[in-house]
Amino acid sequence: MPATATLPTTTLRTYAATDVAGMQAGMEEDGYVIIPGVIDRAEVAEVKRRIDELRPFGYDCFDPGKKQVDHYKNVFNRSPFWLPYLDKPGVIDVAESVMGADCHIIGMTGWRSPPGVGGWGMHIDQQFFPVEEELLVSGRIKLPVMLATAHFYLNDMTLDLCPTWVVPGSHKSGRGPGAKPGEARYGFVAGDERSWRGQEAVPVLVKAGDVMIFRSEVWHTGSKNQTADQTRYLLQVHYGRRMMAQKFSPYLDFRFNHEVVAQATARQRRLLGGHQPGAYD
Ligand SMILES: O=C(O)CCC(=O)C(=O)O
Repeated sequence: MPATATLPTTTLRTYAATDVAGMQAGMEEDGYVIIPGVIDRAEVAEVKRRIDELRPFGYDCFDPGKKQVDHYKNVFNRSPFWLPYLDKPGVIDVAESVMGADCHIIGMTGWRSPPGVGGWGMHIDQQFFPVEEELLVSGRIKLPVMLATAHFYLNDMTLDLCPTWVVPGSHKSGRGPGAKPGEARYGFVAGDERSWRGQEAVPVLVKAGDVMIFRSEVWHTGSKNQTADQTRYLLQVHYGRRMMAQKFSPYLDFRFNHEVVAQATARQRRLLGGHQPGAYD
């Protein structure tokens, strides 16, 4: 990500974990919400320590040469330690409010971004179908949130420590960055556009322990770690509506860790996929 000479001025709105109605409106308006202080400093240190203890498995990316991001998938399945990150107060409340009381996780990813690496490019994680922006901006059509990711930031974020960048409100473009209006590009879409309707991308400069949860259609990107000696740590929890497929790689060889399931609460079991029977069951 280019180091910007001037920082975009949009102040990122934050919400108290108890302000569920406010967060629901924020997800609709901006496409993301930020909840400060979801975990405290001691917990942040412990989560980082636990990420350092992870060992690669299945589809994980792990680079001892430190020329890439370490990316551990399905962290929830490694140990019961991770269970509370399925339903942290505030985060789970906004997830359930926009994706339903039967939503579940589709993944949980631990990241380590060392100096010199990172920088993806603006993208959306998923557009289910392109929509004309006028329909979304006017509110005549409201696309339900199907997928959303919570970022647990584990560092005090600075401009050079590879912050996430987000274009507030861009989910209402009805398309991914770089796609032409009405163009039939859906799924994961990436492109060079970094602003929409005059709104520039803004860096998510939050504190360690803060969480941003964002819907899959909002334009966002990671960036390059330009520090000399700091590693960014990040925990992602990916949520989806009940009918969204869990991304539990390595798929045919995935097995639930019984120790994790045995220690899960009823809500956590549902979030892991233990649903009441419904359509197609
Ligand atoms: O690294 C980041 O902050 C953003 C991650 C991201 O863009 C993604 O997982 O889709």
